[in-house]
Amino acid sequence: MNFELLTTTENSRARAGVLSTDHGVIETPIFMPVGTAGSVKGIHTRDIKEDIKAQIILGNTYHLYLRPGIDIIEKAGGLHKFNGWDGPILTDSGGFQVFSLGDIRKLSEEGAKFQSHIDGSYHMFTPENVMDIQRTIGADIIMAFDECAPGDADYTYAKKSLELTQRWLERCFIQFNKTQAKYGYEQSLFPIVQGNTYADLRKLAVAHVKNFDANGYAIGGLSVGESEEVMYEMTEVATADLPENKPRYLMGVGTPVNILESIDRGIDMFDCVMPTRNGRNGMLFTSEGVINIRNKKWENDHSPIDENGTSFVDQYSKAYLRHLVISNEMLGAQIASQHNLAFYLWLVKTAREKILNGEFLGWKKEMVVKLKQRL
Ligand code: PRF
Repeated sequence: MNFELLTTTENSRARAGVLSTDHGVIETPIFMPVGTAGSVKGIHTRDIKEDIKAQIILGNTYHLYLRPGIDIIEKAGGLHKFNGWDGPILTDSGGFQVFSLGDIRKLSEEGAKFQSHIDGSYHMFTPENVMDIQRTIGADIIMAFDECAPGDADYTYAKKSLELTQRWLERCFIQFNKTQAKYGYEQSLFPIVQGNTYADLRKLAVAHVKNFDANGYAIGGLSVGESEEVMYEMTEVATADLPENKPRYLMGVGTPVNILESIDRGIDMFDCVMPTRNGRNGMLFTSEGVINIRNKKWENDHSPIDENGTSFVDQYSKAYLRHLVISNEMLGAQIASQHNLAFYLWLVKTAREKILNGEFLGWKKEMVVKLKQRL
């Protein structure tokens, strides 16, 4: 894997780059649609590629391990073969889902013992087996096993949690270096910077992850209940010290405004369930602001969902989409998700163009005002 930094920005940390993987090239800044259980909910891979124009998608170790199970993915020849997406894939380690979905039974030095949210069965994740599982799933980018402490954790807890994440990271790299990719293409392990809302812990976390010669670095433990101001401040603390020549991934963030503000602060990669999850509930993101398609005001509005939208679904009318969503028709959730993902990909692509031609800051300022509007 190789990252080429193309441009940096005056009076901003915004950057444009190219991340090359064995499954293709990723132009940064980039948004990565979330395919938790191996599918981006409701969207065919053909549309993810050709209509939404995604360049990399996510999968989750936690979900795929519990169902269908790693043996089945291995039999398929890895996740790319299993789900038919031949572009780059990143898997999260389970070090977040286990804390948010699973019923944690015991958190110890060894790892996390948890109960499945599906059938209540008992499992244990350790840095070692999470590396092995991600080797078998076969994503191009795999994540370290971390503890994502709650947003309101006190300093003592946050410090202890960070130190555990650091010891786990060392074990992750030992196991990762001991094992090999299974399917003939390269895998890269990204460490995760934790440290909650404490700037000094974040600085220590960055110094620690820099000991490992990784192909990229992630920032975790944000967007977990802290204010946006604090999230931006912690992002800035981290990007100030992370290596310039490696991509930075802000995990699980966020709204379109969060994404532009974080690009401004030096982030290159994003993922979030918001475009799909909120889409399923009838919330549409557009370049002119947010639409709640369930609102009665759209009942008889036969104009396109988004005049400026890049997806073919944007030509459906607001009245039709409202009808589908209100009636709980599957197609409503699909159209809304596809529109939102296409919008997120348009947003980061345009941000990249503006970075490359030196207009990012002015454009961002105007966009942030529009994106906050309710239509
Ligand atoms: N750790 C991991 N995955 C994550 C997070 C984290 O802290 C977050 C926090 N926003 C989202 N996804 N492993």
